[in-house]
Amino acid sequence: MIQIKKEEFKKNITDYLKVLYRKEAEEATQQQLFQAVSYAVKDIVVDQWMATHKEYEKQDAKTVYYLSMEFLMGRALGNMIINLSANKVIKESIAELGLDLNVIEDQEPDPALGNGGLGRLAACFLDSLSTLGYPAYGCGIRYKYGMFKQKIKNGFQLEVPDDWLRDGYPFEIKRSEYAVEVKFGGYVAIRKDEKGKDRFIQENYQSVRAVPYDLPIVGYNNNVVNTLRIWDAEAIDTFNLDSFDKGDYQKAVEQQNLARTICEVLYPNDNHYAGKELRLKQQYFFVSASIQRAVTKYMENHDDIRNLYEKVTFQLNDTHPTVTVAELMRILMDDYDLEWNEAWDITTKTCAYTNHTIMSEALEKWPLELFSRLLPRIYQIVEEINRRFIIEIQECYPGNYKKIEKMAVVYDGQVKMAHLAIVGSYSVNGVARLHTEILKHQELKDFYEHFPEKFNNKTNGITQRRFLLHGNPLLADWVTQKIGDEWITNLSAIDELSIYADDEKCQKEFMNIKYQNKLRLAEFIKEKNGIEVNPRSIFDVQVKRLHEYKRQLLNILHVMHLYNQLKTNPGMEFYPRTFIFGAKASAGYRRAKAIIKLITSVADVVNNDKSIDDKIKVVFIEDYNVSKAEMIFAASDVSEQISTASKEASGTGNMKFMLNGALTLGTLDGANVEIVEEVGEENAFIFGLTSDEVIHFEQNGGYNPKEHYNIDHDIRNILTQLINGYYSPENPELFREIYNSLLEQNGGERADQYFILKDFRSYEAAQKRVEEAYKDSTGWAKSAILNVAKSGKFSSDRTIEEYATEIWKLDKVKVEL
Ligand code: 26Q
Repeated sequence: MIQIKKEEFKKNITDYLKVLYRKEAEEATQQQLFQAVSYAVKDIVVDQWMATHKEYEKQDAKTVYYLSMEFLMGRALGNMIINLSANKVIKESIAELGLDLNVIEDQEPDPALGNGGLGRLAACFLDSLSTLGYPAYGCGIRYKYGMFKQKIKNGFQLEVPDDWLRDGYPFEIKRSEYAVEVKFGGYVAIRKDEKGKDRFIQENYQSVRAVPYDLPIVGYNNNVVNTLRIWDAEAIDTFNLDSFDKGDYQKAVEQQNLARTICEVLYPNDNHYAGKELRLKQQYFFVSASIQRAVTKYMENHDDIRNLYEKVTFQLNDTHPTVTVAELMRILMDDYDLEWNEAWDITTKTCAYTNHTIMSEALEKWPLELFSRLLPRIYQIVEEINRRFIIEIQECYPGNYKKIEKMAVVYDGQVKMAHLAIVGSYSVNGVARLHTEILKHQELKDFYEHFPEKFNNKTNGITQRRFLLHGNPLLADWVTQKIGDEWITNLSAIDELSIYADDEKCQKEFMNIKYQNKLRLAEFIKEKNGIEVNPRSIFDVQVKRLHEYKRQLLNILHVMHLYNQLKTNPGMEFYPRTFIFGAKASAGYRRAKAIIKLITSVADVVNNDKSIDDKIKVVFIEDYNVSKAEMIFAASDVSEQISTASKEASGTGNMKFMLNGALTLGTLDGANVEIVEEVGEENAFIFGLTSDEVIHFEQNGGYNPKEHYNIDHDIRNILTQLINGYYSPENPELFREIYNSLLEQNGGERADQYFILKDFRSYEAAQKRVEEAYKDSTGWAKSAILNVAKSGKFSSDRTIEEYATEIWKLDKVKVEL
């Protein structure tokens, strides 16, 4: 463990204030204080960072490159302080300077270079890789603007740019010495080299300079610091702009524009593919830069490129970085002179692919015209991969052309990125047991039959260091006081809490901590929303991206139903409930935005209706992000995980709630299945169609929601309220589209394609069970404690241990200072 000397640390802070801003602590702004404290912390981190890389070189350790378009890191300062296990010293030093660490932490912009689950998973994985001592790089894009900030105006979502770099980000280091060139467009010519050998040369291209910025990823209390390397694009050749007479003036301007646009903004789509040219440019940009650099680095210490796979592995986070397969082939053949077969052998021993979704609208398919125009050499290679793969399929299934139709990499004028990823990888994994089974037996059935050895499951996980130790200090301290602090690096040890689940004193303590956290959230809600919520009410929470398959609509329709019941029957038994939502909708997703408006409209009516005695409150938390998430999980009683079964590949929010002692109200979807398996069905509330039932309905044309509408008076009632202006008197048509989506088929889309009405009564019954269970506060406390105790499996440390041993074959490295 490192020793931090208070006096030195304090002096560092004041020195940085001087150097950066020529100020004393008393005159500095909070932002300046944040910067100075961050630099002082970075000082400590950098020593470990250098020591780590020395050690990696000395041991010539195999390294995983985790390639991802998204890293949803959340704030770094607080997390670094925790992982340096320097919380106490640093807090005290800062207090001695008359400052408050919490206020300073709050100044950090939340680096949001990701949308949701996939990006946050990448961030948790990096934390675990460092904590376990595995050599790793995260490779991504330094978007100038990350995930937009959400403002709610008149109940509607507005998107505001996230200018996270405005004041400078103190933890990044620009590494210009590792810049590389990335080429787009032009054409491929075959030219003879000096030795008379044919070479494929990309000509008349446009290019940019990819410049890496490194961010430290600090392991917990082990001196290991890995690197998140995010690439920025710079113009290659600016001085050409001065010479008007040169024919390449036009080109120089174009190249400048290209460099300016590539890293401008993160696409805010979650689980939805948009076939935008700029998106493909982003993909190739960061992949080419990352792979070029990885290969160069490897060759600095090795002499035979053919053994690359012994020291390097590329993990593809979904299909977004799949051009890796072709880019590596290009480098091996064009730069290192390998023949196709040799290059292919190395590539397919180096790349591995993780699938995160079975939603068909998320599948990446690039039109050939676009793909070949933008990446002419890569396209040639993809064509050749496809040609050879089709021959292979033909040999396996002679005359079975359906197989080609279903499996080809290039088909129907499109490049199918998932197929390319599977063919080019040695491992294909899903992210929860159920998800992997669906991949093997439904979505990717043909590929599983052809390459059974490639398929495996790696159930997702989350880092307990951010989502318990940092996000819920009261509970973290309580756990440590009961069972010691082993759980921080070995979450399965948290099972030792089980023996306290029946202990009355512990139950009281637990419920009191939950209450304190609910108070903290209630204050936040009061401040931001102006809504008074009862901290003794059940905090029932659904926070995640807004998507129809996640069924926020089911939740709010049920709230409307409860409200109707309370109105008709004011004296009914009802335990006070606070329904909390947080969700961003993709900017172009109309129906998702309408659902946000519905939630905020219901909130306006219900929260202001004196006649229901504050029994229901509905809160929409604006701009849900990682730092808010930490506070929200800590304060939750009920975790809403209600996706249409089979649609949510895993979910990871579900695990964060569980770790914080919330009970799952959910379908048997994604990792919910495994959560219930760990904690026991009696400690969760499960409802709804199973994935088999959903898939069966889907294969038989769906179901008829009108039946429910016709026979079920309550359902008819709430649906009618969508179109009679009950919640939108100013515009009764506002929710017509939602209404139609539930009852009418629309083009290729089935009526109620997410089975909301079908599952409604089952959901209502589960909600009733929640209420009954909560009234028994000992029973609830017991279940909640057991949820914490049984969350051990869902640490990303467990997940990464599985990736490292079963897929990547990495060795752990120890770093001494
Ligand atoms: C694709 C093409 C063009 C533009 C955007 C995209 C795009 C971007 C993000 C497609 C998908 C995503 C994000 C997917 C995602 O977050 N999936 C989630 O991954 C989690 C981690 O494995 C799972 O827990 C969730 O179940 C899954 O929905």
